[in-house]
Amino acid sequence: MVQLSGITPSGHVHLGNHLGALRRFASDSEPDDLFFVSDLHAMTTAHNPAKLRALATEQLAVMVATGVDPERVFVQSDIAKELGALTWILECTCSYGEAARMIQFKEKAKGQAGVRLSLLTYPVLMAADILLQGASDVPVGEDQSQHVELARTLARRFNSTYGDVFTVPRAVLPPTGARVKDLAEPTRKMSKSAHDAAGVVFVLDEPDQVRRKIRRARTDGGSVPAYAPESRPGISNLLDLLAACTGRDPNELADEYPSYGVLKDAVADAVIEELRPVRERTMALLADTAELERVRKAGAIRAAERGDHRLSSALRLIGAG
Ligand code: AQP
Repeated sequence: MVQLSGITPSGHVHLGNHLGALRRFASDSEPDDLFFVSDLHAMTTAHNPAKLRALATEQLAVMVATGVDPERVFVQSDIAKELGALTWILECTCSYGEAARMIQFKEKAKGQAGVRLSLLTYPVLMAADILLQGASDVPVGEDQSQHVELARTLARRFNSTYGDVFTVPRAVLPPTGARVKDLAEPTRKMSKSAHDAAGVVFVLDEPDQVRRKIRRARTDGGSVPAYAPESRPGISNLLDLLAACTGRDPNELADEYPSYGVLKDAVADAVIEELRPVRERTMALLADTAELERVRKAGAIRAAERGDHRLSSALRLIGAG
């Protein structure tokens, strides 16, 4: 089994990415699992090239700093040639109707002027990400499962039309982990592209900033903490955060804190301590560009080599070269 997971540098890495994904990648993964920074996927809507490059570097550093095995990480654009070639092959295996049916495309294109063609075709690039590496399992949320289904269809179609090259992948549900909510708008998930950073704790925020954001977190009516995610999302989100950082049960924690103020201080302390080592190691890695560059180059070589035989076979079988 090979699991493949990606993180898109559409903004700075936040506490939700850390608790919901990166921390788990670092502790619970299998030896063949792969993790990548999907920077090409961040180009499907208007983007700033210099900012994207810096964010991709930051995400690679955060991944490694969190403890994800540096032998198993890579940056997507470092194998752009291989992925570009495979995307073309898969586009020649995919119908226009199949791509246009993607719900994410319809939702993201709605009301947008000058929609990029890549917004339509990025699920095919995602299929190339998966099929090039021979991934069998792709942990995705509900919103991306249709894309993994497309990758599955394309792998099967290529294999039966031209010859058996690709592992047929499947979407797997990520282990239920903390779904961190925005501190200012606790009915929404914490997100890189949130309009207001006040509700988003970034992994690289200074401890003072983290404390300020948590102190200002929106709480619901009432003054005594209680765990009730539906009716009291704000305070429940804070209890979830404390639970995720301490390994405790949020219901039990609710009984231990007499007031919102005391709870917020405890959450701030726990989050600051949770992020401290990641932040420190990330800063050290970003300062030591030689080490990060070495990890990045080695990752790119491994990722390209791992997919080389599949790409060559696919090109030959489809009639190229
Ligand atoms: N709030 C969250 N709580 C728990 N897990 C989260 N993840 C994202 N937000 C939360 C997990 O982080 C991984 C990488 O996310 P992604 O880059 O694939 O994109 P996303 O899920 O769309 O994350 P964002 O931060 O919300 O980005 P934008 O704003 O660009 O859409 C995934 O495993 C995801 O589940």
